[in-house]
Order: sequence, then structure tokens, then C-alpha cells
Amino acid sequence: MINKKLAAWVEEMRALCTPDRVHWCDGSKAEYDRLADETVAVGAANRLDPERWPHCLLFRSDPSDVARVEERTFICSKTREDAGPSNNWMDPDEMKTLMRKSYRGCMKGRTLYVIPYSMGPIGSPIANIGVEITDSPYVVVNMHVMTRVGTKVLEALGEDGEFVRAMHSVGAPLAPGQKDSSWPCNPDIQQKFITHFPDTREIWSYGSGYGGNALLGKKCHALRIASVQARDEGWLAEHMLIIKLTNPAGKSIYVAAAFPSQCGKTNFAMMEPTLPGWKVETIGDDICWMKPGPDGRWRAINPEAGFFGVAPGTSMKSNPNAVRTVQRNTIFTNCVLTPDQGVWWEDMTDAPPSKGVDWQGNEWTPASGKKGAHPNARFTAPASQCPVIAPEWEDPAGVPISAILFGGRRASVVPLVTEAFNWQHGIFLGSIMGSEMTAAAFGTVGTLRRDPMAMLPFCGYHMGDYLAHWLRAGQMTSPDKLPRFYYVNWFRKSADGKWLWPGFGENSRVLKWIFERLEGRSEATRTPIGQVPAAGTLDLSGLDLDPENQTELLSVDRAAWLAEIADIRRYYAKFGGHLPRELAEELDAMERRLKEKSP
Ligand code: SAT
Ligand code: MN
Repeated sequence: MINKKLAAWVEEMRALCTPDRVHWCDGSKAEYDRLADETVAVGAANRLDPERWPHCLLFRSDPSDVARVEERTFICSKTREDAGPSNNWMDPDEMKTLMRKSYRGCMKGRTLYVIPYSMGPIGSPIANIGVEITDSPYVVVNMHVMTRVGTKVLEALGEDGEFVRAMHSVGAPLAPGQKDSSWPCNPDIQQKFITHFPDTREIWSYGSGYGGNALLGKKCHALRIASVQARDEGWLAEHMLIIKLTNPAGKSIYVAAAFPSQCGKTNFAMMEPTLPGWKVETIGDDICWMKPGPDGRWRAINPEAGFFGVAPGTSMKSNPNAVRTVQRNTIFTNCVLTPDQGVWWEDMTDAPPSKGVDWQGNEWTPASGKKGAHPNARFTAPASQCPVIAPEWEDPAGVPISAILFGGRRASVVPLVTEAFNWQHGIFLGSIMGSEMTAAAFGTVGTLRRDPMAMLPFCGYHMGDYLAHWLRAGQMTSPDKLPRFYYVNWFRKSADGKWLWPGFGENSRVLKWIFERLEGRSEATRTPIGQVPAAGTLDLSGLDLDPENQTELLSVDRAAWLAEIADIRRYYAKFGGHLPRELAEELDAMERRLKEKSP
């Protein structure tokens, strides 16, 4: 028996969008293969060399449709107040009226696909079901990889189960006989809408076929809607990777980490530690859902089933395990097509191919000086193919989290690693984290964008209330069961502009210190901003680090921190009455400590 609310909703959307056909996805391999073949047959995708890149596809998007569009992303809660200062808002009824006009007849000439999906292992107490309606076969094949899709989800949903309604159209109806474009979308940015109705757990997306705009299980459901569900139900939906860290004695802990974009999150999640005997395994690279478990510890799952990673920059040097993951059964978007029917992107190899077809479909050579792959070119690959995926990555019970890392890209001020004094102080550190911009997309290069818990574009309600929810979460279990917080910064530079820290696999040295702190085996020094490694406790063996650099990496520059206080105050002021009093107090306390003569 099909879920009654689902049947009614699909019928309502069918009547509105008037597709030529309706297809209910069963999630089978046969379904994936058939849709892949169809996209190749109509010229929307290239099939790569089956010997070298088995079962891989390459899509090229419309030049207007290459990334998430934050300016067209809306949180339509009942009140503007609830959406908060960091989200675009419109009244939900007004938005629906507006969008119904766009949706009317928008699937003419196309198939309406119904994709029942589960975020998280089916049946896990932490998982959540959604159903995406879409007219894009690209979305269907990507959802097959990124989530658990099909009949088994309908069975878990049952006749009366609740689900997130995720509505999507590329917004490009076809007139009879009209030839389809290879990447249908609405090229007018003002016509694109990525809209969320948190109160009714709905997503309405229109006009874009790319990534988080269209694969609605990811940022729209697993973060924006789920953050509201988590607030209402007492759990956490976070923009965090999850790793398993094992020491040479074979003891393991689980660590979650929030980094804003362009901080090497996927690289960190698949890291090859340089410290002998230490092992990092992947549970997830982007999203983490956590609930208090029966033992009182916070248990985490990766709600996704695949990686939607940025291709450019991914190489055997920066992330060998990602390179190994994407060798088969992978969907590439906006990469270079090489003459031997392979893919390439900037910095994938030292020597580029002699020529190829660029992401816009034009003949390309490296000598042209133009980028062959779009900077936001992507791979969509099954997580199960990652050589260092942890065996328990699909455990429905989740894994117990011992430590939570926050980090950003800071050339100065922030030390390599700082341990929070306690839960509240950890939330404070998470609330002030931020990154200096590397691309001009969100502001001027070099300016600091504060991004609390890396959730700024992904929180489905008021950011001040979100921070209050984190504070409440600290009361949900006994204090000794709570994870500890660490603020890390791999990107500190010396006065003459050189990196102080090598990063990548060497970050395992910081993980080792954290591991030993949790075991009570490593010393820390109290500073006004938190606890930093005591002299000699960070394992730097075999690393050729200038002793001056070592000191600078962990130093707390009081003047620089004091100079930031005013900036943090200004930024906190945006939260108005929603800023938790505890965080304002933490800021005052930090200022006092910084002004004291000694720590
Ligand atoms: O396009 S996604 O939202 O899936 C990825 C990202 O922007 O971080
Ligand atoms: Mn992300």
C-alpha cells in the first residue's frame, strides 16, 4: 500500500506541472543504467572509456547553472523573525503563490520522477525519509548515488509515515517536437528559487539542475530542514565530516569537524596520516546527524551515501583516497573530457592532457590559459568505494562522538589548535569561527566571513536560536558523556607570508594530541582563549619545522585577539535579542582574560 499522503501529493504536483509521464523510482541498478543510457543517447552526457573509467558519465551544465545560488535561497518560515538575519525570507503563502505560477505546466514534454529516499541507513533511529519529485534524470542518477533510493524506502515509510516533501523542476518545459538542450534549466537567475518551508517540512526548488540546488536530500533537507527538525526534536543536524581515528595500539575514537567551504573538508575526511601507526577512516565528508544514544553519548550518522566533491585540486598528492574513489561508477560534472574519453581537471596531474573538451563543450588546450574544468566541477561517487571508508559507516546506531573540531582559514590570530574549557566555551568558539575569503564569491578576498559552525548558508532558522539549541544540547546528557571541542587552524602564516604548518597528512599530529588529551595523557597550557598544547606535547618528530614557527603556530597574540573583540561584538549585535546571554558572557570573559597580565 502506497503512503496516502505521498500519493495525494504526487497527484497534486502532477496536475500542477503536467508532465507527459510519471515514473516511480525503484532504486534498482537497472533503473540507474537505463537512465544513464538515456542521458547518453540524447547527448546530455558522455560515457567515459569503459576500460579506464567503468560506468562513469560526464555531464556539462549550462554556464548559468554552476553552483548553489545563495541569493535565490529562501527560508519561508511563518515569521521573518524565525528565519533570522542570515537568511532570505518571504511569507510562505506568498512564495507558494509565486512559485505555483512557475510550476504550472513546467514539466510539459518531460517525465516526472518520484524518488523516495532515506537520509541515513534505512530504519536507523537517526535517519529521516524524504521524497523528491523532479523532472531531471541527472538528479535521479545523482540521488541514486548520494542517498538510499527506492522501493525499500517506501516500505520503511509505510502507509502513514511522515516524510519531507522535496519538489524540484529544472523549469524548462518542452513544446511538442522541441529538441531538448543538454542541460535544461532556467538560465535567468531571477527565475531560480531554492525555497524551504521549515514549518511544513517542504522544499520547493525551481530553475536550477546543479548540486545542492537540485539534489534536495543534501543541503536543503539534511541541513536546512533537518536543522529545524533537530531543534524541535532535540538532536543536531550539522555541516560536519565524521572520521574514525585509530591509534597505534588499535584504540579508536570518532571525531566530527566543521569547516567552511574551501578548507579541505573532503581531504581531511580521507586523510592519510603521516604519523606511523595512526589510521584515519571515513564515515562522512559533509553532513553529520547526531542524537543522544541509549548510553548517553552523542551518536552520529552520515545521512548521505555518496560524496559530491569538488574535483579541481583533487590529486594523488592532496587526496589519494578521493582519486581512488572516483575511478568507477562516478558521475562527473563540468570536468575536461580528454581525447581518450577520460576526465581531467586543474591540478589533477602535474602534466595536463595535450588537449580536450572544456566544461563548456569547446575544444581546449592547456596553452589557452583558460581553465578546462569549472572551479566548482564535481564528482558524485558512492561512499562505499572509498578505500578508507570505516566498516561501521552504515551502522544504524551511529558512532559515539568524542571530539568536535571547528576550523577556518585564518592567516593570523588563531593558533594551530585550542581546546575549549568546557561545552559553553566550545559553542562560543564555534560561534566566532570564520574564514578569510579565497574567492570573491562572497565578499572581498582576504576579508573575514564569520560562519558559525560552518552553518551560515545552511541553518533553516534564526542563527541565534541555533546557538541556543547547541547550548541546550549540552544539558541533554551527563557532562562526562559530552564530546570536547577543539578550534583548529591549518592556515596560519608567518609575518613574511609563508605557511607555518604543512597541513594534509601532517594534521594527524593535531589529531594525536587531541586523542591523548581525551585519554588524559597530554598536557595543555591555559591561555585567555583556551587550552593550547604544552611545550613538547605536540608530536613534531620527523617534521622539519623551524623552532620559531613552532612557537608562532601555538602563540596567542593578545593584541590581535583584543582587536577582534570589537568585530565579534558587531557581529553578535546582528543576532539582537536572539543571542544567547551565555555567549555574550563568554565574550566578556575572554576580553577580561586577554586584558589580565598573566593567564
Ligand atoms: O552544491 S552543494 O550544495 O551540494 C555543495 C556545496 O555547495 O557545498
Ligand atoms: Mn558542504
